Amino acid sequence: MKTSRTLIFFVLLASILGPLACSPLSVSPTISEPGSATHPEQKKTYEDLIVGYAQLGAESEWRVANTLSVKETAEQLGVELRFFDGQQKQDNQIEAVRKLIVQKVDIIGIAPIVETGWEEVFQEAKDAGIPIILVDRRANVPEDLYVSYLGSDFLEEGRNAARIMANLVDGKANIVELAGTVDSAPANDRYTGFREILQSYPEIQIIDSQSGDFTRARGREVMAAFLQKYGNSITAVYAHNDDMALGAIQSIEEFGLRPGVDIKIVSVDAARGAFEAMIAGKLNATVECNPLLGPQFFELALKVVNGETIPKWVPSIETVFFPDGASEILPTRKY
Ligand code: GYE
Repeated sequence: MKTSRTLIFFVLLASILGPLACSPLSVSPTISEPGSATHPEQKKTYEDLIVGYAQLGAESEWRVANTLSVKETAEQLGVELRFFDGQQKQDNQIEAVRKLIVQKVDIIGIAPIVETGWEEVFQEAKDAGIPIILVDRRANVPEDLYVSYLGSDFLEEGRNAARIMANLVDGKANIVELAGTVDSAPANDRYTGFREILQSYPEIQIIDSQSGDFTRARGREVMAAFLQKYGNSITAVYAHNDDMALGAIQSIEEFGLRPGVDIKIVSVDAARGAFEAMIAGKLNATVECNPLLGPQFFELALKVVNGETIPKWVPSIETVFFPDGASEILPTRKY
C-alpha cells in the first residue's frame, strides 16, 4: 500500500515537472524518468550561451551590415557575445580565436578573411572541445574542424554576374575585373564562376583582373590605373562587390566617361549604395549576397551546443537586381 502511494506521488510529480524540464526555456533540473537509468542532459537556452565571434574587419557596406546583424541578434536573444574585429588581418583573427578558447566560450563563429592558414588554430579549438561555425566565408580545412558553413554560394554569384554581363553587352566586350581580397573564398569563387559562364562567349574578353580588396578606395585606385592603361577600349567592369564598383564609378567619371552607359558595370552584394547608383543610371546590375546572417547563426549555434546535428552547409537565399524597380526596392533594403 505504502509503496504504491509513493509511486503515484512520484508519477504525479514527474508529470507536472516533466514538461517543464523538456521546455527549451526551462532552467529547472531534469527529472529522470521512472525506470530510466540515464539522466537526459539539460538543454541550453539562448540566455545560457556564450558565443565568440571573430569578424574579419569593416571593409564594406556588406561587412558593416553583417556585424550589426550579429550584434543586434545577440542582444535580442540575450546571448552573451564576445566580439572581435580582426581589422583585415588574419593574425588578429587567429589571436581572437585563441583568446576565445582561453575564455572557454561555448562556440565560435568566424568569417575567415582568407581561405588558407586556419588548420592549426581550428585544431586547437577542437582539442578544447569548442565547435566552430564558419560564417560568410569558407576556410580550406578538413571537414572535421568545423561544424557548419553558413553563407552564400559565391560560385553561383559569379555565374549570375556573367550571365547578366553577357546579356548587357550583347556577347561582345572588353571587361576589367575588380577582384576581392586575394585568397578569400568570395574572390576565388566569384572569379571562377564568372569565367565558367563566359567560356561560351568567345567575343567577351577579360582584359585585366586586379584585387581592389573589397574596398571603395582600392576599387577607385585600381580602376583609375586600368583606365590609364587601357583607356577607351574598356567596355565593361565586373566588380566582386558594390563598394569597389562605387569606387570605379568615381574613376570612370573622372576619366570623362559615363559609368553604366559607356562602360557597363555589374557587381555583387546588392547593398543600398548599389541601388542608389542604379537609380542614378551608373550601375547596370547587382547580384545579391545576404549579410544578415545573425538570426541563422545563433539558431545554428544553439543547436550545436545542444548536440543537434546541423547541415554542413546552410546556404543563404539570394536574387539579382537591375535599375528597373530599384527606386521602389531601395526603401525596403536593410543594408
Ligand atoms: O561580398 C564583400 C565583403 O565575404 C561575402 O566580403 C563577403 C564579401 C562581400 O567585403 O562586400
